[in-house]
Amino acid sequence: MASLNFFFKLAFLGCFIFGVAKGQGLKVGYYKEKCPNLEYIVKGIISQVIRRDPTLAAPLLRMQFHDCFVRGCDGSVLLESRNKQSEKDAFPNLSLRGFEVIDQVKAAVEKACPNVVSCADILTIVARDVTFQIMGPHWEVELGRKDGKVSILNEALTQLIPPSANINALIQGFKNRGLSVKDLVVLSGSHTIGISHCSSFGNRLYNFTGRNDADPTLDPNYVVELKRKCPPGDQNSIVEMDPGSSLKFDVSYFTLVSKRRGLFESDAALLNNKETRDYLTYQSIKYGPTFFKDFGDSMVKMGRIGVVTGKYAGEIRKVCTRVN
Ligand code: HEM
Ligand SMILES: *[C@@H]1O[C@H](CO)[C@@H](O)[C@H](O)[C@H]1NC(C)=O
Ligand SMILES: CC(=O)N[C@H]1CO[C@H](CO)[C@@H](O)[C@@H]1O
Repeated sequence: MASLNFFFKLAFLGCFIFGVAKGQGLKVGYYKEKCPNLEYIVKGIISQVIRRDPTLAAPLLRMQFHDCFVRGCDGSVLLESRNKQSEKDAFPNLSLRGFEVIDQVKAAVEKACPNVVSCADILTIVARDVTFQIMGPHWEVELGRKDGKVSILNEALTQLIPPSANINALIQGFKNRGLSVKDLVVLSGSHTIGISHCSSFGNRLYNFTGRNDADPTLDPNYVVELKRKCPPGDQNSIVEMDPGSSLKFDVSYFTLVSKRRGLFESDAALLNNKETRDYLTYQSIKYGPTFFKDFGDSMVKMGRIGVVTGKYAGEIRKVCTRVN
Protein backbone atom coordinates (compact mmCIF):
# COMPACT_ATOMS: atom_id res chain seq x y z
CA MET A 1 0.00 0.00 0.00
CA ALA A 2 2.76 2.38 0.93
CA SER A 3 4.54 1.72 -2.33
CA LEU A 4 1.31 2.14 -4.28
CA ASN A 5 0.79 5.44 -2.57
CA PHE A 6 4.34 6.41 -3.47
CA PHE A 7 3.66 5.44 -7.05
CA PHE A 8 0.64 7.73 -7.20
CA LYS A 9 2.60 10.57 -5.73
CA LEU A 10 5.31 10.07 -8.30
CA ALA A 11 2.75 9.89 -11.08
CA PHE A 12 1.16 13.06 -9.76
CA LEU A 13 4.53 14.76 -9.59
CA GLY A 14 5.14 13.74 -13.18
CA CYS A 15 1.89 15.33 -14.27
CA PHE A 16 2.65 18.38 -12.24
CA ILE A 17 6.08 19.00 -13.69
CA PHE A 18 5.39 18.27 -17.33
CA GLY A 19 1.66 17.86 -17.74
CA VAL A 20 0.70 14.74 -19.66
CA ALA A 21 -1.17 14.37 -22.93
CA LYS A 22 -4.68 13.82 -21.55
CA GLY A 23 -6.32 16.80 -23.14
CA GLN A 24 -9.57 16.77 -21.16
CA GLY A 25 -11.88 19.54 -22.27
CA LEU A 26 -10.44 19.91 -25.75
CA LYS A 27 -12.55 19.30 -28.81
CA VAL A 28 -12.66 19.82 -32.54
CA GLY A 29 -14.91 22.77 -33.32
CA TYR A 30 -14.69 24.24 -29.82
CA TYR A 31 -15.22 27.82 -31.10
CA LYS A 32 -17.97 26.92 -33.56
CA GLU A 33 -20.47 29.22 -31.88
CA LYS A 34 -18.32 31.95 -30.39
CA CYS A 35 -15.91 32.40 -33.28
CA PRO A 36 -17.17 30.57 -36.34
CA ASN A 37 -14.65 32.10 -38.75
CA LEU A 38 -11.61 31.44 -36.58
CA GLU A 39 -9.89 28.80 -38.65
CA TYR A 40 -10.72 30.64 -41.86
CA ILE A 41 -9.12 33.84 -40.54
CA VAL A 42 -5.96 32.06 -39.42
CA LYS A 43 -5.60 30.14 -42.66
CA GLY A 44 -5.88 33.34 -44.69
CA ILE A 45 -3.09 35.09 -42.79
CA ILE A 46 -0.82 32.05 -42.70
CA SER A 47 -1.10 31.35 -46.40
CA GLN A 48 -0.14 34.95 -47.11
CA VAL A 49 2.72 34.99 -44.62
CA ILE A 50 4.21 31.70 -45.82
CA ARG A 51 3.91 32.61 -49.47
CA ARG A 52 5.87 35.76 -48.71
CA ASP A 53 8.45 34.00 -46.49
CA PRO A 54 8.41 30.19 -46.62
CA THR A 55 11.27 29.99 -44.11
CA LEU A 56 8.83 31.00 -41.37
CA ALA A 57 6.94 27.71 -41.55
CA ALA A 58 9.58 25.72 -39.68
CA PRO A 59 10.01 28.00 -36.65
CA LEU A 60 6.23 28.36 -36.35
CA LEU A 61 5.79 24.59 -36.27
CA ARG A 62 8.62 24.30 -33.79
CA MET A 63 7.05 26.96 -31.60
CA GLN A 64 4.22 24.65 -30.64
CA PHE A 65 6.70 21.93 -29.67
CA HIS A 66 8.48 24.38 -27.37
CA ASP A 67 5.20 25.59 -25.94
CA CYS A 68 3.85 22.11 -25.21
CA PHE A 69 7.05 20.61 -23.78
CA VAL A 70 7.46 23.36 -21.21
CA ARG A 71 4.51 23.71 -18.79
CA GLY A 72 2.12 22.17 -21.29
CA CYS A 73 0.43 23.81 -24.28
CA ASP A 74 -0.54 27.01 -22.49
CA GLY A 75 1.00 29.75 -24.59
CA SER A 76 3.78 30.27 -22.05
CA VAL A 77 6.39 30.33 -24.83
CA LEU A 78 4.89 33.62 -26.03
CA LEU A 79 5.09 35.56 -22.78
CA GLU A 80 7.64 38.30 -22.35
CA SER A 81 9.00 39.53 -19.05
CA ARG A 82 10.45 42.90 -18.29
CA ASN A 83 13.71 41.49 -17.00
CA LYS A 84 14.11 38.89 -19.78
CA GLN A 85 13.40 35.91 -17.56
CA SER A 86 10.69 34.08 -19.47
CA GLU A 87 10.93 30.93 -21.63
CA LYS A 88 11.53 33.03 -24.73
CA ASP A 89 14.77 34.32 -23.29
CA ALA A 90 16.26 30.87 -22.72
CA PHE A 91 19.10 29.66 -24.89
CA PRO A 92 17.20 27.03 -26.88
CA ASN A 93 14.62 29.65 -27.76
CA LEU A 94 17.07 32.06 -29.22
CA SER A 95 16.46 30.34 -32.53
CA LEU A 96 12.65 30.58 -32.34
CA ARG A 97 11.27 33.06 -34.83
CA GLY A 98 7.91 34.23 -36.05
CA PHE A 99 6.47 35.70 -32.86
CA GLU A 100 5.27 38.69 -34.91
CA VAL A 101 3.14 36.31 -37.00
CA ILE A 102 1.39 35.04 -33.87
CA ASP A 103 0.76 38.65 -32.84
CA GLN A 104 -0.67 39.43 -36.26
CA VAL A 105 -3.00 36.42 -36.15
CA LYS A 106 -4.08 37.20 -32.60
CA ALA A 107 -4.89 40.81 -33.53
CA ALA A 108 -7.07 39.69 -36.44
CA VAL A 109 -8.84 37.10 -34.28
CA GLU A 110 -9.43 39.63 -31.49
CA LYS A 111 -11.01 41.96 -34.00
CA ALA A 112 -13.46 39.28 -35.13
CA CYS A 113 -14.12 37.69 -31.73
CA PRO A 114 -12.78 39.69 -28.78
CA ASN A 115 -11.71 37.82 -25.62
CA VAL A 116 -12.68 34.40 -26.90
CA VAL A 117 -9.73 32.57 -28.44
CA SER A 118 -6.62 31.68 -26.43
CA CYS A 119 -3.07 32.22 -27.64
CA ALA A 120 -2.37 28.54 -26.93
CA ASP A 121 -5.08 27.59 -29.42
CA ILE A 122 -3.77 30.06 -31.96
CA LEU A 123 -0.34 28.40 -31.77
CA THR A 124 -2.03 25.04 -32.38
CA ILE A 125 -3.91 26.21 -35.47
CA VAL A 126 -0.86 28.03 -36.82
CA ALA A 127 1.34 24.92 -36.44
CA ARG A 128 -1.19 22.95 -38.47
CA ASP A 129 -1.60 25.62 -41.14
CA VAL A 130 2.11 26.27 -41.74
CA THR A 131 2.64 22.53 -42.19
CA PHE A 132 -0.15 22.31 -44.74
CA GLN A 133 1.10 25.42 -46.51
CA ILE A 134 4.44 23.79 -47.32
CA MET A 135 2.89 20.64 -48.80
CA GLY A 136 2.53 18.78 -45.53
CA PRO A 137 -0.50 16.99 -44.13
CA HIS A 138 -3.70 18.59 -42.85
CA TRP A 139 -5.44 17.47 -39.68
CA GLU A 140 -8.35 18.49 -37.47
CA VAL A 141 -7.20 20.52 -34.47
CA GLU A 142 -8.64 20.09 -31.02
CA LEU A 143 -9.25 23.45 -29.34
CA GLY A 144 -10.37 24.85 -25.99
CA ARG A 145 -7.05 25.59 -24.26
CA LYS A 146 -6.76 28.47 -21.83
CA ASP A 147 -3.59 30.51 -21.53
CA GLY A 148 -1.29 30.10 -18.56
CA LYS A 149 0.05 33.02 -16.60
CA VAL A 150 3.58 31.86 -15.90
CA SER A 151 6.71 31.52 -18.01
CA ILE A 152 10.10 30.73 -16.52
CA LEU A 153 13.39 30.87 -18.37
CA ASN A 154 14.96 28.06 -16.40
CA GLU A 155 12.15 25.65 -17.24
CA ALA A 156 12.89 25.99 -20.94
CA LEU A 157 16.54 25.18 -20.22
CA THR A 158 15.79 22.10 -18.14
CA GLN A 159 12.67 20.72 -19.82
CA LEU A 160 13.43 21.03 -23.51
CA ILE A 161 15.26 17.93 -24.72
CA PRO A 162 18.75 18.83 -25.95
CA PRO A 163 19.94 17.75 -29.44
CA SER A 164 22.62 15.66 -27.74
CA ALA A 165 19.98 13.43 -26.11
CA ASN A 166 20.40 9.67 -26.51
CA ILE A 167 17.53 7.32 -27.26
CA ASN A 168 16.72 6.61 -23.62
CA ALA A 169 16.53 10.29 -22.73
CA LEU A 170 14.35 10.94 -25.77
CA ILE A 171 11.94 8.11 -24.99
CA GLN A 172 11.75 9.15 -21.34
CA GLY A 173 11.20 12.81 -22.21
CA PHE A 174 8.27 11.89 -24.42
CA LYS A 175 6.90 9.31 -22.00
CA ASN A 176 6.90 11.86 -19.15
CA ARG A 177 4.42 13.84 -21.22
CA GLY A 178 2.23 10.91 -22.19
CA LEU A 179 3.77 10.51 -25.64
CA SER A 180 4.86 7.19 -27.09
CA VAL A 181 7.98 5.92 -28.83
CA LYS A 182 6.04 6.17 -32.06
CA ASP A 183 5.18 9.81 -31.35
CA LEU A 184 8.90 10.42 -30.85
CA VAL A 185 9.94 9.10 -34.23
CA VAL A 186 6.95 10.60 -36.02
CA LEU A 187 7.37 14.10 -34.56
CA SER A 188 11.12 14.01 -35.13
CA GLY A 189 10.07 13.91 -38.78
CA SER A 190 9.52 17.69 -38.42
CA HIS A 191 13.23 17.95 -39.01
CA THR A 192 12.43 17.40 -42.66
CA ILE A 193 12.03 21.18 -42.77
CA GLY A 194 13.99 24.09 -41.43
CA ILE A 195 17.48 24.98 -40.42
CA SER A 196 19.89 24.53 -37.58
CA HIS A 197 22.71 26.62 -36.23
CA CYS A 198 26.13 24.97 -36.26
CA SER A 199 26.17 25.27 -32.48
CA SER A 200 23.43 22.62 -32.19
CA PHE A 201 25.57 19.82 -33.68
CA GLY A 202 29.12 21.22 -34.08
CA ASN A 203 30.38 18.92 -31.32
CA ARG A 204 29.73 15.99 -33.66
CA LEU A 205 32.22 17.30 -36.19
CA TYR A 206 35.29 18.07 -34.11
CA ASN A 207 36.93 16.16 -31.29
CA PHE A 208 33.73 14.23 -30.59
CA THR A 209 35.30 11.61 -28.32
CA GLY A 210 38.42 13.60 -27.45
CA ARG A 211 40.61 12.11 -30.18
CA ASN A 212 40.14 14.84 -32.77
CA ASP A 213 37.48 12.73 -34.37
CA ALA A 214 33.94 13.17 -35.65
CA ASP A 215 30.89 11.30 -34.40
CA PRO A 216 31.39 7.81 -35.84
CA THR A 217 27.63 7.38 -36.28
CA LEU A 218 27.61 10.24 -38.83
CA ASP A 219 28.29 9.43 -42.52
CA PRO A 220 31.97 10.48 -43.06
CA ASN A 221 31.16 12.11 -46.40
CA TYR A 222 28.50 14.17 -44.71
CA VAL A 223 31.01 15.16 -42.02
CA VAL A 224 33.23 16.66 -44.74
CA GLU A 225 30.31 18.65 -46.14
CA LEU A 226 29.20 19.87 -42.74
CA LYS A 227 32.72 20.90 -41.70
CA ARG A 228 32.83 23.14 -44.75
CA LYS A 229 29.69 24.90 -43.57
CA CYS A 230 30.64 24.93 -39.90
CA PRO A 231 34.32 25.73 -39.24
CA PRO A 232 35.57 24.91 -35.72
CA GLY A 233 33.87 27.02 -33.08
CA ASP A 234 31.34 28.50 -35.51
CA GLN A 235 28.11 29.16 -33.55
CA ASN A 236 26.17 31.30 -35.96
CA SER A 237 26.20 29.79 -39.42
CA ILE A 238 23.12 27.84 -40.38
CA VAL A 239 22.57 24.68 -42.40
CA GLU A 240 19.45 23.13 -43.84
CA MET A 241 18.44 20.06 -41.88
CA ASP A 242 17.15 18.35 -45.02
CA PRO A 243 19.48 19.76 -47.69
CA GLY A 244 17.68 20.77 -50.86
CA SER A 245 14.15 20.39 -49.55
CA SER A 246 14.17 22.23 -46.25
CA LEU A 247 11.19 24.31 -47.34
CA LYS A 248 9.02 21.35 -48.25
CA PHE A 249 7.35 19.07 -45.74
CA ASP A 250 8.08 15.61 -47.10
CA VAL A 251 9.37 12.24 -45.90
CA SER A 252 13.02 12.67 -46.82
CA TYR A 253 14.00 13.03 -43.14
CA PHE A 254 13.55 9.29 -42.68
CA THR A 255 15.75 8.48 -45.67
CA LEU A 256 18.43 10.87 -44.42
CA VAL A 257 18.49 9.42 -40.93
CA SER A 258 18.55 5.89 -42.33
CA LYS A 259 21.62 6.90 -44.35
CA ARG A 260 23.28 8.23 -41.19
CA ARG A 261 22.78 11.82 -42.28
CA GLY A 262 20.56 12.95 -39.45
CA LEU A 263 21.94 16.25 -38.21
CA PHE A 264 21.57 15.86 -34.45
CA GLU A 265 22.60 13.08 -32.13
CA SER A 266 18.89 12.91 -31.26
CA ASP A 267 18.11 12.16 -34.93
CA ALA A 268 20.83 9.53 -35.20
CA ALA A 269 19.66 8.00 -31.92
CA LEU A 270 16.47 6.86 -33.63
CA LEU A 271 18.57 4.10 -35.21
CA ASN A 272 19.31 2.69 -31.74
CA ASN A 273 15.87 1.36 -30.89
CA LYS A 274 14.02 -1.35 -32.77
CA GLU A 275 10.68 0.42 -32.94
CA THR A 276 12.05 3.77 -34.09
CA ARG A 277 14.49 2.11 -36.49
CA ASP A 278 11.74 0.00 -38.03
CA TYR A 279 9.61 3.10 -38.48
CA LEU A 280 12.49 4.94 -40.20
CA THR A 281 13.00 2.04 -42.56
CA TYR A 282 9.32 1.66 -43.27
CA GLN A 283 8.85 5.35 -44.11
CA SER A 284 12.00 5.61 -46.19
CA ILE A 285 10.89 2.89 -48.57
CA LYS A 286 7.89 3.52 -50.81
CA TYR A 287 7.84 7.20 -50.04
CA GLY A 288 6.38 7.30 -46.57
CA PRO A 289 3.21 5.27 -46.66
CA THR A 290 1.78 6.47 -43.33
CA PHE A 291 3.89 9.45 -42.23
CA PHE A 292 1.43 12.21 -43.09
CA LYS A 293 -1.46 10.54 -41.28
CA ASP A 294 0.77 9.65 -38.33
CA PHE A 295 2.09 13.20 -38.12
CA GLY A 296 -1.37 14.69 -37.73
CA ASP A 297 -2.24 12.12 -35.06
CA SER A 298 0.93 12.80 -33.07
CA MET A 299 0.54 16.57 -33.35
CA VAL A 300 -2.96 16.25 -31.88
CA LYS A 301 -1.52 14.19 -29.02
CA MET A 302 1.29 16.68 -28.45
CA GLY A 303 -1.35 19.41 -28.35
CA ARG A 304 -2.94 17.74 -25.33
CA ILE A 305 0.09 17.99 -23.05
CA GLY A 306 -0.72 19.70 -19.77
CA VAL A 307 -3.51 21.80 -21.19
CA VAL A 308 -5.39 24.26 -19.03
CA THR A 309 -9.11 23.96 -19.71
CA GLY A 310 -12.43 24.81 -18.11
CA LYS A 311 -14.33 27.90 -17.14
CA TYR A 312 -12.29 28.97 -14.16
CA ALA A 313 -8.75 27.97 -15.13
CA GLY A 314 -6.20 30.17 -16.84
CA GLU A 315 -7.36 33.05 -18.99
CA ILE A 316 -7.81 34.24 -22.55
CA ARG A 317 -4.96 36.65 -23.05
CA LYS A 318 -5.78 39.83 -24.92
CA VAL A 319 -2.21 40.11 -26.16
CA CYS A 320 -0.12 36.97 -26.46
CA THR A 321 3.07 38.48 -25.06
CA ARG A 322 1.60 39.34 -21.65
CA VAL A 323 -0.90 38.17 -19.07
CA ASN A 324 -4.04 40.28 -18.75
C1 HEM B 1 12.87 14.92 -30.27
C2 HEM B 1 13.49 15.92 -29.70
C3 HEM B 1 13.90 17.15 -30.44
C4 HEM B 1 15.11 17.75 -30.37
C5 HEM B 1 16.28 17.31 -29.51
C6 HEM B 1 15.08 18.88 -31.25
C7 HEM B 1 16.12 19.78 -31.43
C8 HEM B 1 16.16 20.77 -32.39
C9 HEM B 1 17.27 21.66 -32.60
C10 HEM B 1 18.55 21.68 -31.79
C11 HEM B 1 16.96 22.46 -33.66
C12 HEM B 1 17.85 23.51 -34.30
C13 HEM B 1 17.82 24.82 -33.56
C14 HEM B 1 18.85 25.76 -34.13
O1 HEM B 1 20.04 25.49 -33.95
O2 HEM B 1 18.48 26.77 -34.76
C15 HEM B 1 15.65 22.07 -34.10
C16 HEM B 1 15.00 22.64 -35.17
C17 HEM B 1 13.70 22.36 -35.49
N1 HEM B 1 12.85 21.52 -34.81
FE1 HEM B 1 13.37 20.17 -33.40
N2 HEM B 1 13.86 18.96 -31.85
C18 HEM B 1 13.10 17.92 -31.38
C19 HEM B 1 11.77 17.66 -31.69
C20 HEM B 1 11.01 18.48 -32.49
C21 HEM B 1 9.58 18.41 -32.59
C22 HEM B 1 8.69 17.48 -31.80
C23 HEM B 1 9.21 19.35 -33.51
C24 HEM B 1 7.85 19.75 -33.99
C25 HEM B 1 6.75 19.06 -33.82
C26 HEM B 1 10.43 19.98 -33.99
C27 HEM B 1 10.49 20.92 -34.99
C28 HEM B 1 11.64 21.56 -35.40
C29 HEM B 1 11.70 22.42 -36.56
C30 HEM B 1 10.57 22.68 -37.54
C31 HEM B 1 12.99 22.94 -36.62
C32 HEM B 1 13.55 23.95 -37.63
C33 HEM B 1 13.41 25.36 -37.06
C34 HEM B 1 13.84 26.48 -38.01
O3 HEM B 1 13.99 26.28 -39.21
O4 HEM B 1 14.00 27.59 -37.50
N3 HEM B 1 11.49 19.44 -33.32
N4 HEM B 1 15.19 21.05 -33.31
C1 LIG C 1 40.16 17.20 -27.72
O1 LIG C 1 39.65 16.64 -26.53
C2 LIG C 1 40.65 16.22 -25.64
C3 LIG C 1 39.98 15.50 -24.49
O2 LIG C 1 38.89 16.21 -24.00
C4 LIG C 1 41.44 17.44 -25.19
O3 LIG C 1 42.46 17.06 -24.29
C5 LIG C 1 42.06 18.12 -26.41
O4 LIG C 1 42.71 19.30 -26.04
C6 LIG C 1 40.99 18.42 -27.44
N1 LIG C 1 41.60 18.91 -28.68
C7 LIG C 1 41.24 20.03 -29.25
C8 LIG C 1 41.92 20.38 -30.54
O5 LIG C 1 40.39 20.78 -28.78
C1 LIG D 1 18.62 35.31 -31.92
C2 LIG D 1 17.17 35.59 -31.75
O1 LIG D 1 16.40 35.46 -32.66
N1 LIG D 1 16.78 35.97 -30.52
C3 LIG D 1 15.42 36.28 -30.19
C4 LIG D 1 14.97 35.42 -29.02
O2 LIG D 1 13.72 35.81 -28.55
C5 LIG D 1 13.64 37.18 -28.20
C6 LIG D 1 12.28 37.44 -27.63
O3 LIG D 1 11.30 37.27 -28.60
C7 LIG D 1 13.92 38.06 -29.40
O4 LIG D 1 13.85 39.43 -29.03
C8 LIG D 1 15.30 37.76 -29.92
O5 LIG D 1 15.54 38.49 -31.09
